[in-house]
Amino acid sequence: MITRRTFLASTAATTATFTGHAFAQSKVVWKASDVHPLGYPTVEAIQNMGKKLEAATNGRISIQMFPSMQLGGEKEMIEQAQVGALQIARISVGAMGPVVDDLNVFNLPFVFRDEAHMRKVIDGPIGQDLLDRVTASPASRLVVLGWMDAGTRNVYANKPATKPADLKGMKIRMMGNPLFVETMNAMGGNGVAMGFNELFQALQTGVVDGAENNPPTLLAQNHYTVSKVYSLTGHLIIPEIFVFSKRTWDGLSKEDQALVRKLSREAQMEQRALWDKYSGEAETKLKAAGVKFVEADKKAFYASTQPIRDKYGAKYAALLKRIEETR
Ligand code: GTR
Repeated sequence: MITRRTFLASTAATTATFTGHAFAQSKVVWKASDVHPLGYPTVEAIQNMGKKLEAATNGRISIQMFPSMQLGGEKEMIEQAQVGALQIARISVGAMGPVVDDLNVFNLPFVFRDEAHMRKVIDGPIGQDLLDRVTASPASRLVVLGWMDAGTRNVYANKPATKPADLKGMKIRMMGNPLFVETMNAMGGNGVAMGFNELFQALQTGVVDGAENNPPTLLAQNHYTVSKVYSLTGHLIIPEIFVFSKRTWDGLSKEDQALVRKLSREAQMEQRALWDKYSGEAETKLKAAGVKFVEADKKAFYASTQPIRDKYGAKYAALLKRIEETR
């Protein structure tokens, strides 16, 4: 039975847990969340970060991972991290664009030449500057810990989408950001904004005809069991970020903050290695499961999305030039 006393005691324990240094000896368990399942590169990198954190603090701080959308979709994860109900969230820059507009520069179609170009940009001054802006933005209420890789997004459905005309009349799920809906419309389809947590069912029941994502997601979320044709449109290369609740962060000691920063850097590098391995395996597994990979006319999709870069890219003109010049 929960008496008033035990209720108060457990509330106090939670407070001690999340304010950190005020109760130096109490054990702290930080909640981390990801939409992907155990074994996915982003999930594994954060779990390994948790193990190192536990070792470095002699068990004082650990991380409990809530994978597979247990805490909701990315919009919900962002909100929970903002209020301190969750400490670490790994989210796509796609989902963060509506929170911090600066990030939308990476959400433009074909903004990067390829994944190597994207890595060069996030590893350099542009990447660091954007992370700093998100942390500094009063709207974010998040401290960004680092970048993660998410490959290239391509369209999947039950028929090929090799050129804009193929997408005519097709409802394609996009992440919840007007920029993406308009991008899909410019690509020839009908973009439908929808939370990631609703997508599998929507594909299965035909509420949408298809979606777009990287091969690891197509595999890990089982979307390949209902969408069998993967057209290599390559329209978006969107990195991801992992963030820490500013509310919790502000209560940490300087030493703990420095430790988290150091381990985050390691997690970022580890995720990249895990990503490369997992992506290769995902392609092999998808093909073995009967998914057809088809080449698409990227030049035609590039041309059809020019109005999106013109409309949304104008305010980032100087930055876009620097991105383009990054070699
Ligand atoms: C994945 C990404 C997720 C989520 C998802 C989506 O590639 O890893 O964080 O953003 O795409 O399409 O919603």
